[in-house]
Amino acid sequence: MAWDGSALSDAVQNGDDKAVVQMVRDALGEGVAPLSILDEALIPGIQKLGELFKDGEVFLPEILISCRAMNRGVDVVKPLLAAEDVHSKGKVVLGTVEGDLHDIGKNIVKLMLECGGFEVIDMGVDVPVGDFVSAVKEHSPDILAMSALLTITMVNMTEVLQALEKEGLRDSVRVMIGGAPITREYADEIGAEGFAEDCASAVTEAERLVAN
Ligand code: B1M
Repeated sequence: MAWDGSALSDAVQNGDDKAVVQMVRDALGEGVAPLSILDEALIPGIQKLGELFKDGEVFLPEILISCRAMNRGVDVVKPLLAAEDVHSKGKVVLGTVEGDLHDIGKNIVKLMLECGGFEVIDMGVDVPVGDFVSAVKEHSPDILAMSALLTITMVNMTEVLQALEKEGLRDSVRVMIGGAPITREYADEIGAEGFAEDCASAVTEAERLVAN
C-alpha cells in the first residue's frame, strides 16, 4: 500500500515539531524512502501553508514555527540521504540572492546536491552581488547556484551575471538558478545555463552542467 504523508504534512502546517519528528521516524521505520518523506509530506506541508498565507489565512509567525518543525523533520532524514560515493562530482557555490531571506528551498537543494556527490560552499541568504563574485574568484567552482523566492529579488541574478562578465569570470563558471518564481524561460532570458524547478532536478541539472 502506498504511504500517505498527509498527517505529516498537517503536522508541519500546525508547527508541531515533536509530532513531525515522531512521524518521520515512524515512516522510516515502516520503510518509507527518505526522499518520499521530503517530497510527499515535508515540502507539500510548507507549500500548502504558503497558499494559506497568500489567502490571508495564516501569518508570518505561524510560517516561522512551521519552518522550524519542517527543519526538525529534515534533520532526521538528512543522514539517511547521505552520499555513499565520496568522490566529488564538482564544486558548487550556492546562495540566496541579495534582499532575499528565504533559505528552506536552498538548504534542501544543498542537501540534495551533497547527497548527489557535489561539494557545496553555502554562502547563506541575502548574498550581495560582490560576494558571489568574490566566491567565484576564491573557490573556482564548476557551478554558481543562486536561489530567489521573491519576484523583486530575482532580478539580482542578472546583476550577478553582469558582474561576472565585467570581472572576466563569466566563462569560468556555469550558472544555475532556481526558486519558486524562476522558470527555464527566465534562465534563458538572463543567460543562465542551468535551471531546476525542484531539489531532485537540481542534482540532474548540476550533473548535466558539469558534463557539458
Ligand atoms: Co515568504 N514569501 N516572505 N517567507 N514565503 C513567499 C515566497 C510568497 C510566495 C508567499 C505568498 O505570498 N504566497 C511571497 C513572495 C511573493 C512574490 O514575490 N511573488 C513571500 C513574501 C511576500 C514574503 C515577505 C515579503 C513577507 C513580508 O514580510 N510581508 C517576506 C520577505 C523576506 C525577505 O526575504 N526579504 C517573507 C518572509 C518569509 C519568512 C521569513 C516568514 C519565511 C522564510 C523562512 C526561511 O526560508 N528561513 C517565508 C516562507 C516560508 C515562505 C513560503 C510560505 C514558503 C517558502 C518555502 O520555504 N517553500 C513562500 C510561499 C511558497 O513558496 N509557496 C513564501 C518550501 C521550499 C522547499 O520550496 O523555496 O520553492 P522553495 O524551493 C524549492 C524550489 O523552488 C527549488 O527547490 C526547492 C525544493 O524543491 N529551488 C531551487 C529553490 N531554490 C533553488 C535553487 C536551484 C534549484 C532549485 O538552483 C540554484
